[in-house]
Amino acid sequence: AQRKPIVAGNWKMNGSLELVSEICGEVEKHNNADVDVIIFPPALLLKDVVNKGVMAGTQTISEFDSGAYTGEIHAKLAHEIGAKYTLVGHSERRSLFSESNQQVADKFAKAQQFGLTPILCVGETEQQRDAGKTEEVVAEQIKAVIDKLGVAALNNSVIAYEPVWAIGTGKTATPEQAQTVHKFIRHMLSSYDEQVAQTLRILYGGSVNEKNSESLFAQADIDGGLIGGASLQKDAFISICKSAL
Ligand code: G2H
Repeated sequence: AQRKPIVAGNWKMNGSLELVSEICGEVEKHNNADVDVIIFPPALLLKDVVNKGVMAGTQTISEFDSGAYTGEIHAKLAHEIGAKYTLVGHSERRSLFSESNQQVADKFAKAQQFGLTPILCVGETEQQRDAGKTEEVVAEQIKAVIDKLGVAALNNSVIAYEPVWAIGTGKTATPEQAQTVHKFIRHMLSSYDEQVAQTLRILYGGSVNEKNSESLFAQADIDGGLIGGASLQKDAFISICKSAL
């Protein structure tokens, strides 16, 4: 397709200076202009990843401007030290840190304001899927951003569909299950703006590994992946990157 694939490694609160050296060296070696490889290390390792010449981002970002917000990550500073992207609304942020759709939309806006490309994470829980609410939940998560900023804001962003029941559980969505939701997202966006719907990159996330990545990435509306556990293993991650070509 005309959309350039992305393979994003979300290290979550894992990794070390040693892992930065190990993985970034390898990513650099296999650097290929036809896929964007982005690493989301813990914020304390961001600069180290940037210094290795690998594209990097933060795992979350504050929705506020600088001020009295102890412990928060400022989008402006992240951009200044070399981050290009940030995740917003990862399901762990939504569930463990109670981030609402509104708050996630605020973070999306703040990221763009300071030059970071947001990767908006969306996805339903197992309970929501069983209740037949997958499309409704995902649509609401995306609409919160469109309502705040307008559909054009999505031009400079990425969406990651991560069904919560597939995250870190080893239960990957089947390529067909994932494709169905990706296609729905594109269809929903086309009701706002056809060009956005066709050009926006939509990643799949949730227990992606070197064995299932190829069949997931082969789906028409899947433009790469957001990889958690497998992004901490050098060989697995490199092989996932190659499967996106
Ligand atoms: C989903 C994913 C990366 P994992 O959270 O964001 O993690 O691949 O470990 O399910």
